[in-house]
Amino acid sequence: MGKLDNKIVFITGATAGIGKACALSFAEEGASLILSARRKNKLDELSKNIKSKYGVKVYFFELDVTNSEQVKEKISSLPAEWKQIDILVNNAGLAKGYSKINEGNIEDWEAMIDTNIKGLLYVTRQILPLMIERKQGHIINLGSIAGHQVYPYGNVYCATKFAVNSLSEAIRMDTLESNIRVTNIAPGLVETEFSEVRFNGDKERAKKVYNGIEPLTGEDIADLILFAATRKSRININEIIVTPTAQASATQVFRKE
Ligand code: NDP
Ligand code: 8X3
Repeated sequence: MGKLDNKIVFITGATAGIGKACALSFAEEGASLILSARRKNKLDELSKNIKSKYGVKVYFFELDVTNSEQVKEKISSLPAEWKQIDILVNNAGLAKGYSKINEGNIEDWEAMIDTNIKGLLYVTRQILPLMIERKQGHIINLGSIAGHQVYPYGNVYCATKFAVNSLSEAIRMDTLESNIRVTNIAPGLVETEFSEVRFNGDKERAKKVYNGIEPLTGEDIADLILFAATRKSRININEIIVTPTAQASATQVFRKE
């Protein structure tokens, strides 16, 4: 018996990093999964792997969370048996660029704001009413330590994660009468595709972000998300702030030579 048998979990950004690790961890606990992201071939591959390894049901579709019409269309046309979503993991997100604000790239700002804030809102707006109707549900948002502490050159990315933190609090307040749980997950350095995306595919530069430390992994974060999702129904984990042992704050990291 899995801890999440008969539960439906919707994950955005399931093709890599934390989202993919969540898909695997939730499947191991017997959850039925709705997986979404932009890279359909990766979703297809992951879905096949999960079905054969864990024997759970998987429904997947291409979804760009920045496209509000697409989000509305895809979620409203979910088959009836997939509409009773128990857990939403708002994971899709990215950082783009690393520069002083006066030298910032406006397209990068828009990509971060559109994905990390507006995308999360679009998806939540479609799924939350379904949860409220059933008076049951758990929204898990991927914030960041960057949503608590700004770091140099992080400006707009940090601002988007401060917004996620605020939205987690706001959703908790606005759904208080509806038995909805809301958890904000705020990790420090996790080695995924995150830095490669931030540095436009520059693998060498991305690798340097984690030089001399043992960074967190997507699986570490999935493990904590699963923990929050499997508490007794009276327990709401408001937030988990987690860093590698070698990281004390957004700006202080101890690197071995
Ligand atoms: P990855 O780059 O490894 O994964 C990001 C995922 O988001 C991918 O599956 C990507 O899929 C998806 N994604 C990006 N843009 C969109 C979009 N417009 N629509 C739908 N899906 C999208 O990064 P992480 O796993 O590290 O990041 C996951 C979340 O965790 C993000 O919100 C990030 O800000 C947060 N986080 C990460 C930390 C880290 O150090 N890595 C620390 C703290 C928080 P696809 O390209 O197929 O669409
Ligand atoms: C990602 C963590 O510190 O690289 O949110 O911005 S950090």
